[in-house]
Amino acid sequence: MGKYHGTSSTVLRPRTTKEVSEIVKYCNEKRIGIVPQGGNTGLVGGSVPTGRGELVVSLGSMNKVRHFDPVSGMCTLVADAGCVLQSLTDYLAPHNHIMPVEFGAKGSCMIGGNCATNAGGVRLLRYGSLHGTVLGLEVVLPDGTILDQLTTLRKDNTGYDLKQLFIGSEGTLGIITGVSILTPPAPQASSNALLALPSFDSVLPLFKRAKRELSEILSAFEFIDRGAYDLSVRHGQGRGMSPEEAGGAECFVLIETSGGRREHDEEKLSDLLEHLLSEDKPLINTGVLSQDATQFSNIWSLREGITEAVSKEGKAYKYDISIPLSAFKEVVDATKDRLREKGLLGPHAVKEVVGYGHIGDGNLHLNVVAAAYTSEIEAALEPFVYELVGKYKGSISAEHGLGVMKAHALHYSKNGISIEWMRRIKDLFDPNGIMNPGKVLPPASGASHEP
Ligand code: FAD
Ligand code: 2HG
Ligand code: ZN
Repeated sequence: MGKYHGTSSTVLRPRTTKEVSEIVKYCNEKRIGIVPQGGNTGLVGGSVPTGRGELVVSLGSMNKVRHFDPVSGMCTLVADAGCVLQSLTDYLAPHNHIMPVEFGAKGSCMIGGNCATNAGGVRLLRYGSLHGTVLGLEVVLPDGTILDQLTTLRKDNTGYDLKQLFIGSEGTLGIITGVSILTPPAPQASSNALLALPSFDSVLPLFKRAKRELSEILSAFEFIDRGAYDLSVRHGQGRGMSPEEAGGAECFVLIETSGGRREHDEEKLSDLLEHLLSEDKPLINTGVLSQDATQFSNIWSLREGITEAVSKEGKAYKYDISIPLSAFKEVVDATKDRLREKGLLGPHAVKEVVGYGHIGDGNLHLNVVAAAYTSEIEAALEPFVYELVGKYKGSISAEHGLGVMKAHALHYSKNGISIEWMRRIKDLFDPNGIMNPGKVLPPASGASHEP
């Protein structure tokens, strides 16, 4: 994003959990702040030092698969935190298994970073969140103690489930060094289709139809508004449909199916398309069904490449929000209106306001693409967007976390008592405040332990 810049005199690249433990113990004794870093792909500045003299602990040299048992039926992978997500997907492919999480940053992000951010992505609709698929974690606590909860048990109700605290804690409670995760069997067949919709009003009825007609084989349902689609095409991120086919569409939907029998699944998807097109008031203008593996990945690249296209276009203000599906367009339009009122829409200020995201999870990515980051644009957007989300009782961070960008806005999504208990948990684990200072929690009034 080029939005967050940090300085640090030191980057450490430990190779073992023991080395991580020794580093953390030393830092705790000396009150030195630590910024854990995975693939550095996070979108809220969580992995960037904030100028408090922190050192960076990069997990990239801890990149071994520790264990995979393809025969027992448990299908659990145990890996070092620094394994790149794509490399785990590649490791599993010959065994006919997949990772339960997938998204555009897969070539750089690491499984430890995925757990630390509780990353969502495009498979959440099918496989659920990491809170469900992660079976165990190994974590170095802020005093250097190694918490070994690297179980592969599917069921374990022996008291508090401590690992859940670290999933989504963004490096503020400890450093994740190992992950044990469920790896579902690879679907026998996957297909996808890109549908062009005449208006946003068709999205919800289409989602209902897709759930009803595709039922168990529906594996993704992604939304792309016109602006996001055009940006992605303009910057060469995959291919969808011809300009003529895309012509009058207000927005687009990507549907993916994954199931056990190719013919049956493809028939279901093409039947759905046929039904949709033959109705009196069709919900779609047209649709392109992928015919082969190349088309399948081209359609996905068009969706997964939006983030990169946005970065090529300009500087992005990113809002990653949970709101009712019916409000997706309203929020994008209200943001545009707001910027127009402030005289900030135009090639030298805000070039584009686009919306896309995971319809199946009620998660909209609102990206405001500007020629440059300016305090004027920021003041027009914040707290405006957060108040809008508050109005819908939504979440100001559906899947990217809070990092440094949204810590101050936590109160729009969590009440005072919740924040107080989050603070107590932080203090309990990290009384010296060395773990990723300045992230997730807003500064407490009269905060006592900045390292
Ligand atoms: P980093 O960016 O290095 O770190 C992220 C945070 O986790 C930081 O706070 C860091 O301190 C902490 N951290 C990292 N590793 C550890 C560790 N081992 N122990 C403790 N703390 C640690 N997110 C989604 O949820 N869904 C998406 O669909 C999605 N798509 C994306 C697409 C693109 C193109 C990009 C660039 C990002 C996308 N993201 C998405 C953001 C996502 O959160 C991150 O990509 C990813 O999960 C972070 O992993 P990382 O290894 O890069 O972590
Ligand atoms: C996605 O779904 C990611 O593509 C990134 O979560 C969203 O860049 C963004 O705002
Ligand atoms: Zn996303």
